[in-house]
Amino acid sequence: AAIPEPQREAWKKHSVSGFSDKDGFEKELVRHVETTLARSMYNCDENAAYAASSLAFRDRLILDWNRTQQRQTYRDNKRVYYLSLEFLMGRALDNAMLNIGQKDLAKAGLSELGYRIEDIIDQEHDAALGNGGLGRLAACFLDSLASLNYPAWGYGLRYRYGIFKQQIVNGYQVEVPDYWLHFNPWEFPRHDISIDIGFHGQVHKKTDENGKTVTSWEPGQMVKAVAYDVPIPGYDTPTTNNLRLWSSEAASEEFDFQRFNRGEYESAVAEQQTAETISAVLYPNDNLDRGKELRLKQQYFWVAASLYDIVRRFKKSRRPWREFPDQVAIQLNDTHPTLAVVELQRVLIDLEGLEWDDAWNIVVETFGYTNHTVLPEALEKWSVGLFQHLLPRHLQIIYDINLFFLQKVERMFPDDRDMLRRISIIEEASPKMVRMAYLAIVGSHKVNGVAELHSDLIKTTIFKDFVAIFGPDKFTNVTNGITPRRWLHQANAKLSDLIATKCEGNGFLNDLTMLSKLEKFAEDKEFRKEWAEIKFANKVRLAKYIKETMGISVNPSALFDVQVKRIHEYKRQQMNIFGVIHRYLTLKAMAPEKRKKQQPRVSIFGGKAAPGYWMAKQIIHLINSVGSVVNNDADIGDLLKVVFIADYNVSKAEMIIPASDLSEHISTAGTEASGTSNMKFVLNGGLIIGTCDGANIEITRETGENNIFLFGNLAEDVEDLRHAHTYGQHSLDPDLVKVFDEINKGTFGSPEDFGGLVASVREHGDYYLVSDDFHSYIETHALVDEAYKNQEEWVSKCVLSVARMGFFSSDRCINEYAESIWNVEPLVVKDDAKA
Ligand code: T68
Repeated sequence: AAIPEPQREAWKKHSVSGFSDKDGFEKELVRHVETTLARSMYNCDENAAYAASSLAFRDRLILDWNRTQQRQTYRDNKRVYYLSLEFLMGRALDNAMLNIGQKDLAKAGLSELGYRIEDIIDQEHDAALGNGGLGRLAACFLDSLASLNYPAWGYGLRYRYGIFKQQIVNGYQVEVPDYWLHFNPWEFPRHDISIDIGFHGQVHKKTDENGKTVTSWEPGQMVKAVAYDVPIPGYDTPTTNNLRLWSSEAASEEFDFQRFNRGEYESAVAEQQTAETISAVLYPNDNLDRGKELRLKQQYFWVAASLYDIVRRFKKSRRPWREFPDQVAIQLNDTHPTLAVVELQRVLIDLEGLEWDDAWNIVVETFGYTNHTVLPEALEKWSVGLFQHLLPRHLQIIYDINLFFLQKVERMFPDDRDMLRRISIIEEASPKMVRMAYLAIVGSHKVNGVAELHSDLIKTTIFKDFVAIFGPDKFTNVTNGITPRRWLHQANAKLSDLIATKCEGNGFLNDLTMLSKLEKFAEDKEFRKEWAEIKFANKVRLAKYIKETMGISVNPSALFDVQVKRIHEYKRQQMNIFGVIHRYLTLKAMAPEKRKKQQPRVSIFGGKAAPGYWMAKQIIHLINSVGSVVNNDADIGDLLKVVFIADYNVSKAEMIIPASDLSEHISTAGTEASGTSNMKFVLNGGLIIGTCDGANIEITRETGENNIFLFGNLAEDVEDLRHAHTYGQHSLDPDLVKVFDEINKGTFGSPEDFGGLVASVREHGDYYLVSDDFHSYIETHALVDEAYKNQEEWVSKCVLSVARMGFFSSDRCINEYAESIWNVEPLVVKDDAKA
């Protein structure tokens, strides 16, 4: 309800304007300590100072946030809705200070009050509502959408527990719950925005007065979705977008009252208690579909609440339904939100009374679908039985969507029965399954992969038939990107500042292609020296962390070789650690004189294994076991150290990535859709050792073949190689055999502990081609050692690479989505919201 005109003057007089200088910030900080937190200067620890700083900045953000929302509502342009089950946001305070442009002021203010800003930033608990690349991509996209002034909302789930915290106990991963909501100043509960979401129940068909069949769904269970809003500040712009996360609660009293009246008291109470479990926990599997009922419940709960919200917003404008796709673009981040396609169709035909075809055209025009994987075990399928039980009306609609689709395909390919079987949304297996990727393709106007090779692969393999049906234009590529604000400016402030001195200031943070101005300094001795000093300082910082948390001393002058990402067989951390063992054996076998001349290395690993992924856990155990042998071998000393950094997450990444000389992106060719940390490492002045996979290929094209260490078989050869293994033509690489022999001798502990890893290569067909690529991998590492000796040239390669990374900004990526998929335009927020 708006305040009447005559009273507005009084409001305006008292309207909050936020702080704009150091004193203003200090005043707000102290006010929050003394009032909001009820503390004083006698008991304000770093945690309280963090809390007060965040509240001060939060107050400041709300002003721009309200103005942005008012202006977007007033102008009523087309908006983008990014539906993602994961948003891996990391910390918010540092990001907010930098994006608003007030970090220096906060630093000075905190210092005057007796705190170091780094320590305050360090108090924040990561918002870890994601598994890995897919969730972090969503977070980078939100940053770019706001920074580019797109009217955009993210929609997700407010998990009470994010991705588990990883502890390493005796070399094994132990999972600990991540309860992160003790204190979260970055979210605003909107108890007034809540929606009852139905599950189970019955479907009724009636004939109305015009003879038309009307279908209605009477759910048997209701769960309340409550909105929690998180402001997303753009960089160097007042635009502050909204991330809306839904939390589940017991449904509204009226509903329960009805149930109680029907005599279902006990079951109603039990269901109330389970309502909260829907948004309780993030599923910790990446690139794996486990088909759990609660996961499907999460998906529908989130999708239905989000669509209700989007439709309600659209209806306020009183436009005709056919204009829905002119006002709304919805992007499906993987197949997890695919039920949105079905839900919108249901809303339009069952609740709004549209004809099927009119509704379906609106649906298809509205949605776009991004695929993030070709791995078969990751493609989502839900059993028809589960659907029938949980969402009976949606299952009917899926059958109808499928029927009309099959009829269309039959007309196009009249005699091809096998085609119908292959492309059917319902897989005719036992049990019957709903193939969510197929549903997403049929329900969207564009389908994109996330790097060139990946987008080509989906067109020629898993979605080949769909290209024949819909034509090639429906399928496109949008190569992933990363936000340079967090991944350069925030994570590596010193490098960012040095770059600014050569690129006419900070402009590259808004237009990353401006980095090209660095090219001409690649041979500048003085510049290279400053560059190398920053890398060294970053390595010292990481070495200090390793010493303090693990007690392992690493020499910052050694080559830091880093592989940090989810642990997965396809990403081949096992090949890396086998390579480390090979290096260890080679060093051991050398005469001491020769040994002393070798390039010292620190092999750094980090990453979580899904709790049920036995093989991935064996990899972690092997890395730690090799570490405890190698790190304590007096013959080896600083020549080789092996470190597993526990609990890899976004804020650790911000420390680790700037400290790397070399990073490993070594997936079996054709398996890593894109990878995004590869981009982060290069942008921070590190080089890559990698396979011709995902975005490595485009990074090579941009930065030049001389600036990357590529090795291994190509994607086009993988199938034949696997085939050969199956037919017994698999002779193991002799160096790898030596590594296995050493493991089996018990050098790294009980060989049985690593039996699965060895057998997967030796006996079970080596599906990920570890042996096929091993020789090339080892040889390429030797080339790295050689190249690293010439530090001048090495630094030149790094500078050149950074200069050529402009393409990999998520700003470029978001502009491509906006133009080729969403058809939306930026809306700049002026100081006067209605100007
Ligand atoms: C990643 N996917 C891709 N999935 O593996 C990576 N999966 O190549 C790509 O760069 C990135 O997406 C962004 O496009 C994932 O991270 C998951 O985490 C995931 C989570 C749940 C279910 C399936």
